[in-house]
Amino acid sequence: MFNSLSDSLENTFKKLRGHGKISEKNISDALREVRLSLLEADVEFSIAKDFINKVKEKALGETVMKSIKPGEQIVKIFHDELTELLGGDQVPLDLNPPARILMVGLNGAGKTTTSAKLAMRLKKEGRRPLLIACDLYRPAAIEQLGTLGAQIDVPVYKPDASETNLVKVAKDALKWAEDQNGTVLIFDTAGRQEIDEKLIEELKDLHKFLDPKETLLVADAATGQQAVSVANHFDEAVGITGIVLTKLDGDARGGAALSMRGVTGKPIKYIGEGEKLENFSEFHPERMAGRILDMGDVVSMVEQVADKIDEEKAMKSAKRMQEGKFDFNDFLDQMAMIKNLGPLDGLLGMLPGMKKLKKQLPADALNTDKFKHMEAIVLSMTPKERERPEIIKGTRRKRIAKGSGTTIIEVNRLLKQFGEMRKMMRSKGKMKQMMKQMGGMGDMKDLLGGLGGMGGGKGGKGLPF
Ligand SMILES: Nc1nc2c(ncn2[C@@H]2O[C@H](COP(=O)(O)OP(=O)(O)OP(=O)(O)O)[C@@H](O)[C@H]2O)c(=O)[nH]1
Ligand SMILES: [Mg+2]
Repeated sequence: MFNSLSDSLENTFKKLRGHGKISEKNISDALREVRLSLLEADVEFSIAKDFINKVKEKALGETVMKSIKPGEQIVKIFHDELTELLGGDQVPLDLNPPARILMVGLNGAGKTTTSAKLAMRLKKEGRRPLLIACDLYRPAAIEQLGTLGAQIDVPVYKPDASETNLVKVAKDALKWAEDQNGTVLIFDTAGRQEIDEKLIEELKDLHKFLDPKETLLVADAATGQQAVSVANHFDEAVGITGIVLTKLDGDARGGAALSMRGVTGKPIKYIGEGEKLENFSEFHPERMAGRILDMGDVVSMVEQVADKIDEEKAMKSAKRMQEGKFDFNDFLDQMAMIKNLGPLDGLLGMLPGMKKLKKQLPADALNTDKFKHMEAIVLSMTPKERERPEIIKGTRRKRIAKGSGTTIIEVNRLLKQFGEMRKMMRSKGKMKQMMKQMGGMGDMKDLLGGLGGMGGGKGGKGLPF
């Protein structure tokens, strides 16, 4: 997402930074290029034009023109204006009782998945969500929601497959919900191939009956401008209160995300970034602007990581690292945590400058599969060897390679890099430097060099994971 737009913005900023002083012509030329890349990213024409005009007005203001670092000022202007374009502030759900959320959208947009994602999230926040299957069209739809509900331990209302009256289903569901002790009801509805009159009529009836506080349009970001016009159609039909943009993990060009708020006037409330139920987050305009400008979204990253890290264990190994006691047992613990985090690719994409950096990494640097080899090697060691890797000499290395189904070269490499890492941890100066890197996210390249190195890539020193 946003890759080519980010690249083009980065180029523009680089050019502007190259000038000591900036002229009106420099700015106009640069903005012309940005306008083109916005259009290429499938941003709606008038939205792109407005955006450029706003940026231009500010950029031609005195502060920028007289500044000694005009490039930096312009980045800030872009950040502010992108934030504004994306909606300004985050808009929370209205969950006042009776909290009812109606999910609507085109076929395959991700309504059912998103219903479950939202339920999981609300549950984490301490609420008691209930899922209600109101898709009477696709035979497997009710079961799909049932399966997802079971995964997250959220009760699901499953109407009889022969039922055809949606309002009756909703009525029965409300009765069922009374005994379920739930606090938020999420209604998953049937998809529409396109705006189909009959289905829209049914949806209107359901909406009228439920009078939901929230009607969320689930829209597939990959469909670009179409997603925006779909939002307008649904809004006219039932009145939507917010948008969930799904499939932002794909190669969508970002136009839907950037035009949605401006064209429909409705806030994007959540985004889906993967098929898994945890690939779901609140939409924060400012964070997204940071991501587009490759300034990173460390806040979201920390939130995602925090959920999955065993804090106690992490603290324990950090302490052992500081004391220079870190061994292969700690290493195994950390491996388990990393695996739990899911694809590193998406996660690291939230770090500042990562979009650029990723291109320089060896192709498999972010592939967690290769950790399996390392893990297999460590698991083939005896407990004593894990504690004191220095005792692992020739024949032991051979045995470990055989036991783990790897090669002696891989075993040697792992041991060598582990040794180097321990040495580095023991030298206090380096330790401080490392902490600084981790805290300030300063030079991620060193830190990631290790990632490449461990997999047999061409990375250098640094942390091996
Ligand atoms: N990559 C990716 N896939 C997603 C995302 N959200 C949903 N999907 C996938 O999109 C497909 C359709 O999702 P559903 O939730 O069944 O969509 P729906 O809108 O309920 O579809 P219908 O009920 O048939 O209209 C599934 O394969 C999901 O796993 C997302 O954020 N990213
Ligand atoms: Mg569905």
